[in-house]
Amino acid sequence: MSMGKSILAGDRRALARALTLVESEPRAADEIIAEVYPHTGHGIVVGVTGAPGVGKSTLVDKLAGQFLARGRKVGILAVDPSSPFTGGALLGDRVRMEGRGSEVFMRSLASRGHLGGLARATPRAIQLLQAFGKDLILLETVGAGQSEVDVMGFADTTIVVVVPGLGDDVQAFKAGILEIGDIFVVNKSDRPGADQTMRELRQMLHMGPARTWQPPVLAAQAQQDIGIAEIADAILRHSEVRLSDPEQSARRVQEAERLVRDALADQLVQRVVARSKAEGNWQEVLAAVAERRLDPVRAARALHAEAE
Ligand SMILES: Nc1nc2c(ncn2[C@@H]2O[C@H](COP(=O)(O)OP(=O)(O)OP(=O)(O)O)[C@@H](O)[C@H]2O)c(=O)[nH]1
Ligand SMILES: [Mg+2]
Repeated sequence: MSMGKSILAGDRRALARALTLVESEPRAADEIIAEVYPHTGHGIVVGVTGAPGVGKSTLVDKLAGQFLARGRKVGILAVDPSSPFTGGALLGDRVRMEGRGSEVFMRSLASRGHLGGLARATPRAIQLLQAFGKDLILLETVGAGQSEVDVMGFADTTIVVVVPGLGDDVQAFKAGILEIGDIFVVNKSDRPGADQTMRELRQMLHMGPARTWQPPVLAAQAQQDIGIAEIADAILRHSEVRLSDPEQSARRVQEAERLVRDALADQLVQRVVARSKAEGNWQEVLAAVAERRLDPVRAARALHAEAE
């Protein structure tokens, strides 16, 4: 049986191997993705983001339990744009999730040094999990800044987690976090200042343009399993609103455009570089650019023209 078919049939080991390929050898995964793609795109992808240590993994773990109890098939992806390899914290997460047995599939994705690698690997990892049958995928991102915003672009619903006393998070808000949040969670609300943080957040959110979906600000104590059902309810409400939104199909097309553009860029680079190497002038062009005899843009233009 092909690997794609095995995944569609629910073979965990095939899924695990395909995820490794997607992460480390993208081209080798092309055929698998082609095979499973018609069976993807359903369910809900929930992004969970926020500054280090705010309790994202704890929340994801509890949300996974909550959705399992509601009969959903749950998959978890922990994406780390800041790390070239899977860090200790994520491994810790994996151990924690093992308590849930084989019901929840958990996987960490790291950037492995590829520039933009995660932007390509994340949607494919989501597709593999959906093909495997998962209909609720929780996507945790660690780190802050543009890469995090990019990864959250693949989520249907984005949860921004903060802790009492916004402090450092104001920095993150500047990076566009406020705009991407569909649900805000003030976690560790057992700590002082939670009410004030919730008020501040609501104020910031009301300063923005009026939207059909007004992002709720919810209190939680993930570690104590408090406030989790309300967050799950908000996710399902947001999903309903999203699906009834007339712009939904336009958003799907936008997402498709992003995927096709990425694949196209990849294929073009591949073809032009292969051609130049075959003709034997690749190293020459690189040397010319390194020695400032040629600028990168003109180098690319010349290589491209040659490959036409
Ligand atoms: N007091 C309190 N601590 C919590 C709560 N939720 C989580 N924590 C603790 O906060 C610490 C960090 O939790 P994680 O879930 O690992 O946080 P994270 O955001 O995933 O961290 P990174 O992935 O490293 O960015 C852990 O020690 C948790 O037990 C809570 O509601 N209250
Ligand atoms: Mg974490």
